[in-house]
Amino acid sequence: MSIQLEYVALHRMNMTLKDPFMTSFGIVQEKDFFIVEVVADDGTIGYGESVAFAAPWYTEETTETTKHMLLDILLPMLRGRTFSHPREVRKLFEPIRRNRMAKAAIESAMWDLYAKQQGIPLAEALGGTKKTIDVGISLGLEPTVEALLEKIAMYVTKGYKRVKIKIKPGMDVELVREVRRAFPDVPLMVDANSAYTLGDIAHLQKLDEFNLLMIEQPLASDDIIDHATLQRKIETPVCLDESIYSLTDVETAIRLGSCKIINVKSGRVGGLEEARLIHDYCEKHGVAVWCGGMLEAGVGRAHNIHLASLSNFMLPGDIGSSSRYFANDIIDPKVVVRNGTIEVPTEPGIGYAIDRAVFEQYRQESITFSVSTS
Ligand code: OSB
Ligand code: MG
Repeated sequence: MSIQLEYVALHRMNMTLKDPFMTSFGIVQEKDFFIVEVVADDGTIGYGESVAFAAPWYTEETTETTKHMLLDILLPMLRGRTFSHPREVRKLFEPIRRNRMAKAAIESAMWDLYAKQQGIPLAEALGGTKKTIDVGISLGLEPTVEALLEKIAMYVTKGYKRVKIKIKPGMDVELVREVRRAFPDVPLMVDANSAYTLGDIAHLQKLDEFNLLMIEQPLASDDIIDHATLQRKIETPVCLDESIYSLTDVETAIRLGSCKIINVKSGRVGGLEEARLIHDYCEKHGVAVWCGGMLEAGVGRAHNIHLASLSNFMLPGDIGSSSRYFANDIIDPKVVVRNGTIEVPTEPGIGYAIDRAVFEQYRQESITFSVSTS
């Protein structure tokens, strides 16, 4: 069987997060993104979601650069092509530098389409084996310690299996001390989103006493070398997020000893195939991975759930229930967390349908791009 595309529709979406999400570099409340709909000649439809934010604070990509890359560069490359497997999309886009979130938006839609045509869940197409996945909560910076402790209590009560809190200079060691005092046994980790430098080694060593699962991306977003120096000086395992764009970056990080854990986000690395390759490489080298999040709406969240079903996703992912993020998610059924786990759907493809009424409510505009030969 081969995938023959007829057209691709880009749906510009705008959704408001229930809770503004604050990190060391800013606040996100509005989600401005694309749902990519790939339509095959047999009528099968695959869905993907772009994860770049409106402003380039996490990586260099934005919603507008995604639009440009999709319309002017990547979609024209699909014209007249047939695919026998979605991994070929990664190869096709390889000559184009970076812009991995834009590539992933199409590539992940092609995986959904492929799995639907094969009549298998996306998890199975990716080689995933888990029936349920474990999830944790990622909490943004809060104005007060009390507000943070209250949120942690709420999500621990709901069953989330680990808690991730954001830290930055001035809101770190004492904050973690307070959290540990209130929750001595909760699996806890911190994410600095690049807020520190090597000059902070002595300070970051103070986190060693709190039995943290890991510290995520303490140093610069484009660094791999300094993280190796830091990892040698602290007990807490380092996890890389922003520094990892590709399998090659992962190989570099593991060879240098820059981290012990990798946060895999398919959008950041250019798609599900690259994410799968990173997973397999880490598994072979005894490095644990887990699935990060980009405050996705339902389509992106669904892709994450299937990806996290692969065996070496050993730690709970940043994958919450739909209701943790949005008043009304664009998928049917919604993603539900029970006892800190999500069931991996067993229907073909992503296994969640688009909730048409909700989708229309948040859809700003749509652009249709013909890619068929005829
Ligand atoms: O650093 O992992 C991050 C959200 C947006 C951008 C970067 C990050 C995050 C999160 C939240 O930590 C993940 C989620 O709940 O989707
Ligand atoms: Mg992170």
